[in-house]
Amino acid sequence: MTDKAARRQRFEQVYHRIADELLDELRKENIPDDAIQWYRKSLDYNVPGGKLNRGMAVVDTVEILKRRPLTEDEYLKSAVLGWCVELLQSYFLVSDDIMDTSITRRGQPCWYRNPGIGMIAINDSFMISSAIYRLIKSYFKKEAYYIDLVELFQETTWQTEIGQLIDLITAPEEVNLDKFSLKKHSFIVIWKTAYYSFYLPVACAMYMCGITHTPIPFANSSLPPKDPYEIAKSILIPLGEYFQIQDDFLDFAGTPEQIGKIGTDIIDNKCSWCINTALLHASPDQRKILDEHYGKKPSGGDSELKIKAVFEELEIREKYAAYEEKVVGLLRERIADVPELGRENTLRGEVFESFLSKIYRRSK
Ligand code: GPP
Ligand code: MG
Ligand code: MG
Ligand code: MG
Repeated sequence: MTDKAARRQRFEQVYHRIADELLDELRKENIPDDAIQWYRKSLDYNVPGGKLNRGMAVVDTVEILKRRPLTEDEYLKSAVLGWCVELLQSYFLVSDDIMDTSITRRGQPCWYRNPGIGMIAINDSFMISSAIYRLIKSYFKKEAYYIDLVELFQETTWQTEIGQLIDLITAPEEVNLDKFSLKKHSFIVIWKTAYYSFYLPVACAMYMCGITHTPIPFANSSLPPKDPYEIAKSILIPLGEYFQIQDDFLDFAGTPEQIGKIGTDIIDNKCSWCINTALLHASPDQRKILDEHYGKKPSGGDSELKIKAVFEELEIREKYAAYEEKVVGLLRERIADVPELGRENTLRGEVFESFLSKIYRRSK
């Protein structure tokens, strides 16, 4: 087994433990058995089946911050927080699939599409979210950072909901490309993706390592000392934005073999980085094609091919490559400025390098 597969397996074992604990609590309350079985099915179907990058990032970050292998107890706690991040994501995806009337997720039918589930999936998504706070209470109640964790998850949920709202009202049934802009795109992806996918796992790890909000000095610049959580945010939010731009680009340019799904942003009228970049550079004739054919089904149809042809004419691939090199350069500069205090449980640049190296020039 590869090291990566072994790490995943160890992380997955903690899922079984917390799912059992959540169900045991229900049993103690004498909840009817069919409800307990329902919750079990909902958790097993929706929580463990993803790539687990976000959840495992909590464990990786705690290891980097501690600068040594974790004890059994530290591993368990960081993995529980990792699963809380995965639960949050699951809550978002179960409900997002209803809002987006999606068909499949993670290679299987969306939860609400299963026979007998339907709109009960809305309540299931709420119960997945509630599990986060039950777990944080049962594992962290005695810790000084307990309330910080609770507030972090609440704040991140709020941020993601704002992003979801703007995402939804920017892609109405009626196509109107005037509603799009790169600025709006940046706003949507920061709020909808970056906070929960990038800042949340790192902030969880920082709290677990006892890092406080006391300002720390920068490494190479004369800027005044800054709250380490704000330093983390100043790197992880642009990093998350870059990650989503990669996702948008691969939706257009990746092959299904590469990315494991068929891109639908063009036919779904999505406010993606590609269409916004195309709108910036399109001639009046090209703009006419974009207006007429963006957001038109079916997948692989004439309209989609025409949009893709305009993207190629406008050299979206080259523009993406240039964007990638530029943003990675800027991120590296910021990372170089993160102080290295040399003590256990202090922020360090490696936290961010580890994220960046995992996604730089990714093709899936
Ligand atoms: C998925 O985005 C949506 C989210 C991660 C946030 C949902 C937030 C809620 C408050 C429900 P998407 O719909 O663009 O992606 P996908 O194509 O994976 O459905
Ligand atoms: Mg969706
Ligand atoms: Mg959506
Ligand atoms: Mg996408």
